[in-house]
Amino acid sequence: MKRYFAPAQLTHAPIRELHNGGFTAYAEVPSRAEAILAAIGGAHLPEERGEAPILAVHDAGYVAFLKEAPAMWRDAGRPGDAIPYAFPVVGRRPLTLDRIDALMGRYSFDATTPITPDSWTSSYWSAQTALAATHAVLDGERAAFALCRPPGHHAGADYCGGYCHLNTAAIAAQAARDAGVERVAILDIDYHHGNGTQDIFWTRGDVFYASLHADPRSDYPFYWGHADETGEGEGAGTTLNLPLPQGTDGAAFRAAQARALDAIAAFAPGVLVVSFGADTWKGDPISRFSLETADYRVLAEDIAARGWPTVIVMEGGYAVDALGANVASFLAGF
Ligand code: OKP
Ligand code: ZN
Repeated sequence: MKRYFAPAQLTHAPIRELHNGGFTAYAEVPSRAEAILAAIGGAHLPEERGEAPILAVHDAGYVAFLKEAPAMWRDAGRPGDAIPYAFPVVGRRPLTLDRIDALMGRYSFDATTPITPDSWTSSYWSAQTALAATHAVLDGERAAFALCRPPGHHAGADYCGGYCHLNTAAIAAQAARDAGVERVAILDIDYHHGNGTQDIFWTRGDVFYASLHADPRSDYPFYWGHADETGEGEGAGTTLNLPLPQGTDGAAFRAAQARALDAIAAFAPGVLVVSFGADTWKGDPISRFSLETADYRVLAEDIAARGWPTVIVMEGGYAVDALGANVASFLAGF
């Protein structure tokens, strides 16, 4: 299987994140990508396709903000990483403010996603990596793997959060649409709900979003991913959320994935994008499912058996010592 990764994706390295009422070491570390690379035997450099496919998904003001925020933060005299702390709560009137603090809250939905001087470059190359895998599949590869890092599925059209700045799965899906694929499906099997992906395609009838995730009544991101969220307008019925309880094991996860695959089959996509997170693994430090390394191969075999040209984009997985084996197991299933 073709695999893609760009070394510039390693440069984004926030120091700390807000966690349990204090600051802890940032969990989404560059060594995650290095561990995966070592386990899968390297990857190709992506070709550079520029900003147009990013702007096909993301708001131009948001993209400009990602580039400018670190310098604005520094110019305001702040020594640490740029972290938002004040948010326009739901229902506040829209205001056009230029204070960096106001912009941070405007363009973020949580306080766990610092924006460093390297965030834009890393995220830009993470997106190029997703686009390279997408074009490999459009050019006839059965499946391709994008070693995206930072991850993407929590990022919306105009907001960051959950360690994500650019939504790589959405950028891949939109690129497939723009290349002429009429219907694209996204299967999100990260532990967390992909709220950004859901928001981006919420009113779209041409992109189906199905997610298996920890029940948002107990788990981040809380405000999205409930079973009654199914899309609106043209997108009514093209969002499927399957929340699962903490403790879910490989067998229960596989059964839920089969439900999602059946729904995707009814949609008859020309391309499938898989948002793959290995944070469903039993030893993940921030998650509470109990999948085993061998389960990933079975899940991938079930996906591959459906026959759709498949782009796999990397999302979460924070047990760095086990991450390489878990990703390799998943890719072996293809
Ligand atoms: C990103 B991905 C803070 C808990 C929230 C954010 C989790 C982001 C997961 N104490 N941390 O979906 O793997
Ligand atoms: Zn996750």
